[in-house]
Amino acid sequence: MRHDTDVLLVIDMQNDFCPGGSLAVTGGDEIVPKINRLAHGFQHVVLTQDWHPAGHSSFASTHSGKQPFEMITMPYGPQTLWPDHCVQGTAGAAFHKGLDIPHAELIIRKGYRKAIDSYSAFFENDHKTPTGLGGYLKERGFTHVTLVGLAFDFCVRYSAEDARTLEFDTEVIEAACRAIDMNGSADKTRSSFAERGVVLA
Ligand code: VGL
Ligand code: ZN
Repeated sequence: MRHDTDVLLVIDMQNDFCPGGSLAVTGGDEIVPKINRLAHGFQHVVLTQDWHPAGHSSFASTHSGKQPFEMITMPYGPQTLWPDHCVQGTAGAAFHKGLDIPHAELIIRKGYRKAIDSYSAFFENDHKTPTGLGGYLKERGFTHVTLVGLAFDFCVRYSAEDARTLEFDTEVIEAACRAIDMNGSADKTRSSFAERGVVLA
């Protein structure tokens, strides 16, 4: 059993990121049993849920003439456009049915503001607007954050980097993640972790 000051953060284990979903990550469903097993070793677990309103600004379908995986410039910087995914209340936004972590203490939703995307569980894509998770974890006295889930090179990456910025000891278990891997994004994630002191287990 991990210490009382350790928390497992399970990122976006939702149907739309698993095979059959609208933004399927290859092998996304394979890590479900692994995550369930890992979670049994933690007293404290937090889940995140990507949770967009219909017509979200990160959806290619919201921008005429744009295709999924193209980039646009938003007021807060560059933004990848995605297929519609994880729309609030839809089956695609629900957790994978095999996810079995009844002792999870908090579900934090993100990406619910129409005009801004949120990869990180801590800050939206302007890197300024907090979700409240940092304050929650600090108030609970956690010092060590372990991350698993989807996608390794987007929401896991930016959540882990922000955890580190907020001075948590931060560890990512890559075997319990899967990557989208566009334009070398998985390799970039590994080197960025090394630079920032995110431990890759
Ligand atoms: C994610 C792209 C868009 C993720 C969420 O969970 O990694 N990626 N929304
Ligand atoms: Zn999203």
